[in-house]
Amino acid sequence: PAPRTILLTGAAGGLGTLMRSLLPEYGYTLRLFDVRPVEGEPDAITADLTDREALREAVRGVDAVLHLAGISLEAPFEKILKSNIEGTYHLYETARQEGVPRIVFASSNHAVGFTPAPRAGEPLIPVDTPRRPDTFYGLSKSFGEDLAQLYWDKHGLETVSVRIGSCFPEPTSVRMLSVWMSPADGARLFHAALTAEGVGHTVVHGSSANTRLWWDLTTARALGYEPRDDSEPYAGKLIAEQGELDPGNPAHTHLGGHFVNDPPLWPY
Ligand code: NAI
Ligand code: 15L
Repeated sequence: PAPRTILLTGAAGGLGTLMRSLLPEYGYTLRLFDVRPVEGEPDAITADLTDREALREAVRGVDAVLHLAGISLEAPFEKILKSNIEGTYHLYETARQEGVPRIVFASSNHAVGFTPAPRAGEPLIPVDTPRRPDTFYGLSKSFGEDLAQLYWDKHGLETVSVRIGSCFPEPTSVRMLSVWMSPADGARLFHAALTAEGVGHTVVHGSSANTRLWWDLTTARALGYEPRDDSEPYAGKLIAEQGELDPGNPAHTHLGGHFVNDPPLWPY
């Protein structure tokens, strides 16, 4: 049966807020979870991902989890360790104990951010490209994908790991033209990931049907995802403002953009 009640973690965040408005159209009832209060949602569960008892209450009885919670940019390792690595482990373990059959995991392009962007005429980046995290943040997404594989192989808990490109209302950089996913396409992809049959652990790239696309959408389309948007209408303005991508700048020639150049953040 199609999942109906979904636990949305990270419900107070940017993507969580977009999905709170878009996913109910697909017939879902959303249970909300975030460490920050969710504005206008008094029933949302306000708790940290490392709070096992709160998580247990949150996952009990849901048909699936859309796991968006976590630190969404580079941060000191200790913080990434707690929210993204330990937090995602606690979610999986609690979901397993409570018999939740599927998780859709918000992975990221930054799990493979050091992958060179394809040049003209080269094939798109395939979904089985080797992991090349560009940050501790990207490393935590790589961990999440491996955790998902373990919980599928060992426990039969299914996951679709969506390596999201950039999901914002509009692309804001020339690089983003190649990885942008419109919020409406994001909802289409999450819906496909929540409902496709027999996904085991499937990794997909999350983008719209961009003219300048860098990575391959075959596994996403195989779930039934049909993107309808393209970043190209934004290209003229962004290139006029920022210039074309510079082949001598690693932040312009790698999938992960500026994350490949950003220095690591240390705790002290
Ligand atoms: P965001 O930073 O706006 O939202 C993340 C939410 O997670 C926040 O509301 C935060 O309070 C919550 N959170 C953080 N640590 C938590 C913890 N320990 N326990 C409970 N809640 C916690 O990020 P955004 O843009 O909404 O991204 C959502 C997810 O998608 C993140 O996992 C991010 O890594 C991933 N992603 C997003 C992309 C995008 O383009 N927006 C691209 C690739 C991945
Ligand atoms: C991400 O993983 C981040 O969460 C998001 O804020 C953007 O930086 C996005 O990747 C991107 O690469 O544009």
